[in-house]
Amino acid sequence: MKDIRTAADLAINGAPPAFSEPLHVGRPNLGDRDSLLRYTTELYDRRWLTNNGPLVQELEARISQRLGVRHCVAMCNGTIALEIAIRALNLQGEVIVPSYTFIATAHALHWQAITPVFADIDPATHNLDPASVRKMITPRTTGIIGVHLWGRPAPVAALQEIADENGLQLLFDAAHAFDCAYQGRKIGGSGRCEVLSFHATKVFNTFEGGAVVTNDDTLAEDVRLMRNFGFRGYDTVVHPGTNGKMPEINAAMGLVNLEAMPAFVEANRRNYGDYVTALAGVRGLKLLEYDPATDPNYQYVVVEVDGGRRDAIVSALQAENILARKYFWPGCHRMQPYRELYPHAGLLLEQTESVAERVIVLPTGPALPEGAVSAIATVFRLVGAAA
Ligand code: T4K
Repeated sequence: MKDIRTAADLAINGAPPAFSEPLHVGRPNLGDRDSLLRYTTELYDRRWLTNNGPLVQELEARISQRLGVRHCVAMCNGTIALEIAIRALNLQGEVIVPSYTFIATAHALHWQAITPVFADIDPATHNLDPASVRKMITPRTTGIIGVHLWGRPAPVAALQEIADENGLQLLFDAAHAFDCAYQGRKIGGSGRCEVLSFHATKVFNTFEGGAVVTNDDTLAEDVRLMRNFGFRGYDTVVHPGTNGKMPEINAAMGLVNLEAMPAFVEANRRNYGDYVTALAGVRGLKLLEYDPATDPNYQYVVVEVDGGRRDAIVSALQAENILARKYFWPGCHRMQPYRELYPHAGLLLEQTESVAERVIVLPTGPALPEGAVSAIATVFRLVGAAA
């Protein structure tokens, strides 16, 4: 690794990059290779590859036990899991969501001819602001999707109160929040259901994958049927369904990675602590905090920089092969088709617009090489000082 000490050492000024290989946000966490190979051999011998196979069932049982929920229905990815949950809850008309989230949260609604109505966030938490949610309710509203952004719990109780008062369904996009907790309980049991993502870039991955978790027996049954085209038994279709099934090889990866979860989270926690130390005192920079009482998985290291310097810092980091990201800029309401459909949405999303302009997400995870955190801190100091 190149030692960065002065502005002249910055790759953006013509020096070679600090790292010869790119450092990613979302580098996959990988459990024990031999264990995955053993599962693979077994599933070969069994010749059972998908359609609710034994490994999927084992993974579901392990996750529902771990999260303390009655049901876990594993899916091929988090987006399909969201779509199925939305469908099973019979959401229609308008559904309130944050704009400051990954685009899949909004697309899962639009894809089913439901209007995502974007509410603003609390700039301190980056999660939905309940007061803004209230303002967005119309006679057409049927539901609210809260997102536990960065794995930090959304304001669950306040959102539930709004949902109850207005006869709305509440569900959560918990794509970032695997193994995190809300008020002493693992995330998974709030609202009508919660939706997990097990994408390769998540703290816990099954290559691609996701799940709907819920304590509602009827809803779980509907979601299960919808995952498999609506089939009950061989010949009877009782629901409109789709193909949301998780293959066995993905479940094998999940079982391997579940074993390694403590090591993944510990590496993230350690990196996060290193960032706290290395970035202390950097002018105009705020590192998003995690509350240890919420069992954070620390999978995102999120900083906010002021003064319009964000893009210059990201460019400087990327030149050093540190592939920092601007998640979730510019907000769903500024992406298609929403930008064209609701051109004035931004007027009601003051905090979303401002946070989206300031955030940088930094590389972390067990694969982060030695020296990365201090190189990142140096770039912040040099570029920040020059801006
Ligand atoms: N709701 C929320 C709140 C979400 O954040 C997401 C997904 C969803 C719903 C939907 O869940 P899924 O349907 O995805 O299960 C990534 C992920 O693809 C996406 O899953 C995730 N959120 C989102 C926050 O991030 P991109 O477009 O930024 O991914 P990409 O390809 O740029 O990869 C990120 C970095 O990771 C790159 O630097 C490359 C590196 N990488 C990636 C992969 C896939 C690797 O090193 N190895 C790999 O295998 O969306």
